[in-house]
Amino acid sequence: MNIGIVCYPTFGGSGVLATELGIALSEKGHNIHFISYRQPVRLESGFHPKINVHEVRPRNYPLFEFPPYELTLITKIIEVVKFEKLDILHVHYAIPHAFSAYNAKLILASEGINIPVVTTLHGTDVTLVGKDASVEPVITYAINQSDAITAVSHYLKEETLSHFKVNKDIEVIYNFVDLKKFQKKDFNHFKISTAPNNEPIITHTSNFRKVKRVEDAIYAFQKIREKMPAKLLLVGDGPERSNMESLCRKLKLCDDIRFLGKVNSVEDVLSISDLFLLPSESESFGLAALEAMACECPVVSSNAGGLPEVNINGETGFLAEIGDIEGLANACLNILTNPELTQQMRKNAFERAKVFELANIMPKYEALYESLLVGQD
Ligand code: GMT
Repeated sequence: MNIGIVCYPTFGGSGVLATELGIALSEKGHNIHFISYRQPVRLESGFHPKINVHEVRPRNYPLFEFPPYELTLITKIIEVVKFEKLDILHVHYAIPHAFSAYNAKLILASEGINIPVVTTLHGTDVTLVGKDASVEPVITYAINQSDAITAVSHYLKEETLSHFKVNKDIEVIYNFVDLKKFQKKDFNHFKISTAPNNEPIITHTSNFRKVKRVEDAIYAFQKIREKMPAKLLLVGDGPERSNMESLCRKLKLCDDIRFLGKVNSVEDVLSISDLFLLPSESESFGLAALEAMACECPVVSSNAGGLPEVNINGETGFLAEIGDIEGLANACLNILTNPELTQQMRKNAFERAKVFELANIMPKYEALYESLLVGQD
């Protein structure tokens, strides 16, 4: 199949998932055409013979205060569908991708070209941004016009149904992880340099948006440090980063907390981690937690959104209520001070990650594409 994938190119979960899906589909022989405003970050590490990237570059003009991104995206989609002879268009994140895809579809239909559109809802497009009254009618319309809709968890499906008047079925297709890439590797040199006295390493990765509640991870770490030596690695970057750096200075924790910034091979960091901490306010699935579990890291997370569908309380880690810093710290201490529990949870986390293995999930997308192509020439 010739598959177009419209996504954000950044470290955000929707872009990461879309890119990993494109890579996996290309390795199965499909031709993939990414349409995005930049090369997706997870593509940066190599050359993929069956992958093409089409950049969306809005033109500026003195009249425009804001260059018209959607218009350029629609134009780019039309061009790629026509000239690369796409069979299917898969858009990730409703805003503005689903809306732009539908407009492109209408224009193409006027030229006799039919392009089925799959929209995958990822999270904040529904739980935060999409609920904004000013965009809600557009989102509802765009979702309903998609030929197929998927959501990355049952939680997100239910949220979508309760906040938008959706008149179509939503298929739940969970996030996935490539276990060939995400596996615990021996990075002892990195471990020794990070924790020279063999302190346990706790890791958090995110895009440092408010919704991630990174400050809860830091406050919970402060409580852990009152009880035992430990190190905290914070991976990623975003709007809250400098506030978090100030907080670490204020709490005098700079010697034990490292900000690593954006890391392309996050699996290297997860490989030396003893625990993964994700205190999000909202999380439709929690791909970052799944990637940690694949690297045999127990997860202590908030009981938010779809996280309980991934992180099983008492088995693969623990869940604490949103904002319950004491609960997060106690859950971490429970694991870190109990080597048998750590070992068991490491195993359980890995076994749970296998449920979401790429090979189990990707065929669901392929089957969906095929179902939309039935009866087409
Ligand atoms: O994690 C983020 O904030 C990025 C965000 C996005 O929309 O790009 O990720 C969302 O999609 C991921 C992939 O489906 C999910 O695993 C994340 O849980 C979800 N994030 C939120 O719901 C906050």
